[in-house]
Amino acid sequence: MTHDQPLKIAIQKSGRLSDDSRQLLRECGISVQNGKHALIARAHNFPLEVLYLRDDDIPQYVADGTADVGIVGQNVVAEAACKVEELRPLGFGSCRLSLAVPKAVAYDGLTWFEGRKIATSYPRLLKRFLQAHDIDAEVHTISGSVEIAPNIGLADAIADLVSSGTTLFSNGLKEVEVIMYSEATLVANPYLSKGKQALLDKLLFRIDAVQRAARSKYVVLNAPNDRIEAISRILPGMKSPTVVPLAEAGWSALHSVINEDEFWEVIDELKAVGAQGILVVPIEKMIR
Ligand code: PRT
Ligand code: ZN
Repeated sequence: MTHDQPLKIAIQKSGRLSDDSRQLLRECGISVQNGKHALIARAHNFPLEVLYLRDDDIPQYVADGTADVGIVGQNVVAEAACKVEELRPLGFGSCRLSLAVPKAVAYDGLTWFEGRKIATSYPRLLKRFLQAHDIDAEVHTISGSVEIAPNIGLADAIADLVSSGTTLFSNGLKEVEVIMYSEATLVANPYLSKGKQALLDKLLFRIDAVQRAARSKYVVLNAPNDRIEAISRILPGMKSPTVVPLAEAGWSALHSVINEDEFWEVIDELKAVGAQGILVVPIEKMIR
């Protein structure tokens, strides 16, 4: 099939999501000329055009079709309330939008915010949260350095993104409520042409293979032949494990794939039933 129009993807030009977004494309086998100052670049081995934008602009550009898809924080998508489809959480850029108050406050629950002034760059999400909890507070919208607002007397509290918590701590604040958890997500325009949808499906196929691989490990181990059955029962694998005889009579090597979440548990069980020389190897791509 030939595609006249490349798929246009918007990613953050420079910021916390930039490196991981570029890396994801790379892991999908898409190489983009990395002109640091370019605003637009064409991939040379996939019909893809990359638009480098400020993260806040990405939902709108995708919604209006300037870009077909984009990589942006769920927090930004939720705040923008644009008509885009969220296709995949991408597993990076994790953070939370939280309410924080000065350390000295004896915080005793959400009613503390009643009648208070809260500074934030996320007025929509904050207002929705307050409304859902029936709290009447004043929302003061500022675009940057929200964390200094309480110190300069601009607000009683803040709602801002937190990851490690260091910024709150060094500004004498403490996190008291989580409004939303967020990570980077792939968003798409809901009205893509057939040709673009086909390209997007191809990209999604690759993203899924990369993500599955990131969650899985390839395991190779040795075992006496009379243990193969017990070990096979423990190994979840894609199918049954591959069994290869070793040069030493009565022994075999088993190959399989295990999920990162159950990794340590499975390894312990394997050792318990007689597995030896267990090798664990990262997987680059995993196609179902
Ligand atoms: O220039 P542009 O507008 O594109 O970038 P930006 O400055 O608006 O965004 P950027 O690069 O800071 O963040 C992009 C996205 O990264 C956000 O929308 C989130 O989805 C995600 N993300 C993940 C974070 C954080 N973690 C994060 N910790 N975004 C911001 N922060 C800030 C937070 O605002 C606070 O100032 O980091 C500080 C807190 O960090 P800790 O580790 O001290 O808690
Ligand atoms: Zn921004």
